Amino acid sequence: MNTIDLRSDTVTQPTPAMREAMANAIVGDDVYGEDPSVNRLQEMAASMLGKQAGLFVPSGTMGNLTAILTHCGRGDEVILGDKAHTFLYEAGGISALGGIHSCQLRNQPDGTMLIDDIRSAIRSKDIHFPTTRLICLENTHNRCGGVALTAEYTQEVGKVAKENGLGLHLDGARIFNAAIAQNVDVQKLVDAADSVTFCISKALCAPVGSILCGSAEFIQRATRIRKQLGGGMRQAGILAAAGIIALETMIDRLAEDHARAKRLALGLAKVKGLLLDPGTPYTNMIFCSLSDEIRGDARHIATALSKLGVLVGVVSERRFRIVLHYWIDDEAVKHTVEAFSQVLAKTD
Ligand code: TLP
Repeated sequence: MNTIDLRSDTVTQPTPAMREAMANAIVGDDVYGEDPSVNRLQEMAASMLGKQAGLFVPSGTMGNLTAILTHCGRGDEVILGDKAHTFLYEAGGISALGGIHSCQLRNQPDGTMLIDDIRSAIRSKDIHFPTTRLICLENTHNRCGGVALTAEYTQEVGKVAKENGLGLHLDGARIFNAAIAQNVDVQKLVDAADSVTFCISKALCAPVGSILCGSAEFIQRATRIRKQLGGGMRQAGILAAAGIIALETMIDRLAEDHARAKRLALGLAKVKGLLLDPGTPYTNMIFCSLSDEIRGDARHIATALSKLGVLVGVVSERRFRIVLHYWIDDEAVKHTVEAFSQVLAKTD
């Protein structure tokens, strides 16, 4: 039995075309700037996002960290959501490694922070205060259900940032999911941001890496920070070659994951004992919880599902995250609904 791994889109394996491109990649020393495959990936990424330059980094976490360290110095403050990946899941890197203070504003269910909250959080020039330097947004927003921020909202935040002399960084780990789901040009989703990180190693299926994009001057400074963090890689073209295939062939098909997520959600909605979050799924993630009649917690249910070959994410005591991606087909969707029905029928 093949395991149906719905824990995340980070679990995706490279496609056969990627493996072939990796085997044949022309490589060089990227710390010297001499890896043609890395250079090509960076140029492609920047041009797709409408930015001047790109920087290949080993992970989304390092992309966000590099960006924030490039924008901010010690004692500076970044405004970000209380459900932001950078706040919750990046091991406190910005404060541990950069001495950067964070101001967390409440994330609304749609992944936004209220514009009024952002304005009020910007510090006045008083020696008692940290210096507000940066605003961070996340699109799609992972902990807000994979919801996509609109271009209009992002531009509005960009306006607030500009008026106050602040930078705007976008954690666009899944920015192409956001673009496809809204049928909007990805450049519109990122034009207000001074820097954007997006991941090739999630639903786009490349094995490793993210690209940080911004102005040529910003990326030049970010390259030094990446080096300080130990992220200067050598023959990284082996990895970049897969990323090029990802950008060339894996973006438009994200619509299939979104459609399958909807079909799976329809199936799960009929399973007794499961309550789907309102609105879910927005993109490739389904969030759902156990209803009161179910005994046992999500971890027990997940263990029982794993025995039927289905892996799901457990995000809290009674809550799951289920993520669709390239390696999940219609058969897997069907089997997942059956597995949930079988397991939950035994626990009510
Ligand atoms: N998210 C992972 C886990 O860390 C939770 C996942 O399974 O979804 N930004 C966003 C919005 C992300 O969702 C992630 C990964 C990252 C950044 C970090 O990327 P990596 O894992 O490449 O460091």
